[in-house]
Order: sequence, then C-alpha cells, then structure tokens
Amino acid sequence: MKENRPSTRHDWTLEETRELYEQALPELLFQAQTVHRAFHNPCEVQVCSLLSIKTGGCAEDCAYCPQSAHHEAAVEREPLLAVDQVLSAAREAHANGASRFCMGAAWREVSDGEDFDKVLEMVAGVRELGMEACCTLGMITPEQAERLAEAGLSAYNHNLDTGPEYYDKIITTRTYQDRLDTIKNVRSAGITVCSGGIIGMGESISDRLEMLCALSELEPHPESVPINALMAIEGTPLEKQEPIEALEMVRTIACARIMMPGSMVRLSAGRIDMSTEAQALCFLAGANSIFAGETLLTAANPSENEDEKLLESLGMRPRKDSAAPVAGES
Ligand code: SAM
Ligand code: DTB
Ligand code: SF4
Repeated sequence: MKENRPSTRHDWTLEETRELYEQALPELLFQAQTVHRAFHNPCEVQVCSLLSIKTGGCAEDCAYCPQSAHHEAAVEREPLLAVDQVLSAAREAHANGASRFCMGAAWREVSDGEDFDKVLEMVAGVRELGMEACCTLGMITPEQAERLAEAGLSAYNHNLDTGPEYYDKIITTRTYQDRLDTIKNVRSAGITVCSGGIIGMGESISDRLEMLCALSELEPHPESVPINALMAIEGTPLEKQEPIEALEMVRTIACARIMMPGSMVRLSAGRIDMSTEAQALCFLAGANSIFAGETLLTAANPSENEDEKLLESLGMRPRKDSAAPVAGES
C-alpha cells in the first residue's frame, strides 16, 4: 500500500463536487493525477472484453439503448448464445490480452431457469480460463446474486446511468431505488460492484455530479466505475442528441477519480469518436480501464489494433494480472 493516500470518502456534497468540476483544468488534472498516482500505476490500463450474450428485445425503455423493445433501432433480436460460443470468444479475448471478460444481456431482470443456468456455466468457464468474469444482466435478487457468486463471478455491472432527478427523463420502467437494490444484492453476495453512468444525454452538470455523489455514497465504493459518453443511436429517443465535448468527459473522469480514488475508472462507450489526444487526457484525468474489441454490445468501438497503437503511442501498457481492486477500503 502506498503512503500518504488521501482518505476515501462517502460524503461528497454537490457543492464540493461542483467546485472540483469547475476549477481550472490544470488544477483539476493536477489533483486527479495526485490521487491517481497514490492509488494506481499511471502507465497501466485494465483491458476488458465485452460480449453481448443475449441481444435486443429488452422490456425496459432506457432512452439511450438500441436494445430496448420500446424503440425502433436496427438491432436484431437474438436468443441467449450457447455456452461454447461464449467460451470461445472469451478464449480469444484472453489471447488478445484481455484480463476481464464481461457478458451483457438485454434483460430487464434475471429469470430463474434454463437461461440463467447457462449463464452460471459461462461464468464458471470464464473463470477456468484464468480471467475475471463480469456480468450485466439487469436486476437480480439476493438468491440469484448468491448463485452467481458460487459460480465464481468476479464483478457485476449495474449502472446508475444518471443523477436521481434526471432519471425519469431517461427510464420510466424502473426506479433509481431498483438500481440501488440490485447493487446491494450484488455487494451482499461478495461480488465486486461495477457501476457508473452515461454523460451527454441532455442532463445538467449537477445531474452528472449527483450521479457521482450517489456512486461515492456506496460503501465500499464500486470497484469499477464505467463512464460512458452517449452513443446517439438511430431509432432511439436520444438519436438527435449532440455529441458532448471531449473535455466534459475529461472533467467527469477527473471528478470520479478524485471522489473514488481506489476504483478502476473505465473510459467506456464513445471512444470511437474520440481522438488519441482526447483519450490521452482521459487517462491523465485518472481513467485506467477500457473496453477493447470492435463491438461493445451492439455499437462500434476502436479495433484491437488501434488500441494497441494508442497505448504504445502513449507509452502505456495493458495490465497483465487480473485486477486486485482496492476500492473495498472505506
Ligand atoms: N440490461 C442490463 C442493464 O441495463 O443493466 C445490461 C446491459 S445495458 C446495455 C449496460 C449499460 O450500457 C447501460 O447501463 C448503459 O450505461 C450502457 N449503454 C447502453 N446504451 C448506451 C449508449 N447508446 N451509449 C452509451 N452507453 C450505453
Ligand atoms: C458499461 O457501462 N458500458 C458497456 C458495459 N457497461 C456493459 C456497454 C456500452 C454499451 C454501448 C452501446 C451498445 O454497444 O449497444
Ligand atoms: Fe434493457 Fe439494459 Fe438496454 Fe435498458 S440498458 S433497454 S435494461 S438492455
């Protein structure tokens, strides 16, 4: 453990975070870098691979999501993939340097039965390959979380997505409390928590910061905090949303880094539209994880080749070992 680490707090106020967010960029970046270096190696990036194991036809109405059955996006509905198919994708991702394999399903919630049993097999299979296994399957009960933990699940992704006040402008089929309940079930089962959100959905800066406050109130902090830039996808209610400025991503990441110092902050969706320089600034602001592979769940992402070049040009490298998060310190 490094010395002189700033303390890990769960009581950030909106005013304090606004001061963080709005300060001069050199000050913000210096503060974020100082925190980052006390907790992490600034030259290493955790590379996560993502696979949609069940695509489209989701019952939720999330305004950003092309997989919602409520919208008209050009995503073909597909049943759950076979266990073998998923494990061969995981093997390939591992060979390409990924240390975490994340499986996403367009479900509102998990139903017990054949499909969930298959997901448990997938989790166990990914762990046998020596990778961390992560799932994002919608809402889960305490019992389902226990079964995932028994199968060896390392992390569960469940995003708060935005601030509590803006939430019902984006999703009407579930509540903020539903999200918090699933996160609690995940934590109680001893699975690490991956939770973050999306910026650029028309929310105010306060909404963004309220989301970061809600994440930092979780005790312990989520071990991973994905920050996504909205990918405005045709056929979704947010299709016409203007892209955000890269510097807004940089400022949001820097705040997440300062507020949740031990967490892995993941520069997630939207990298395809960001320059090398913008991504470099995100790493300087404290991002230390990315999704690799040319498709996220359904949307485009830089190719493995491009990412190799990106990290090489910055003198950074993928983290070899599977992650040992320190966010559990509270
Ligand atoms: N159905 C599960 C759920 O919602 O928790 C898991 C899959 S869902 C697609 C995972 C996350 O992807 C969402 O919480 C959201 O943050 C992100 N996401 C989905 N569509 C996006 C988009 N168009 N742009 C950026 N992020 C997006
Ligand atoms: C997260 O926060 N971002 C990833 C992962 N968790 C599951 C998903 C991004 C999805 C982008 C839109 C798509 O590919 O459909
Ligand atoms: Fe369904 Fe998840 Fe998309 Fe919402 S974000 S519509 S829950 S797949």
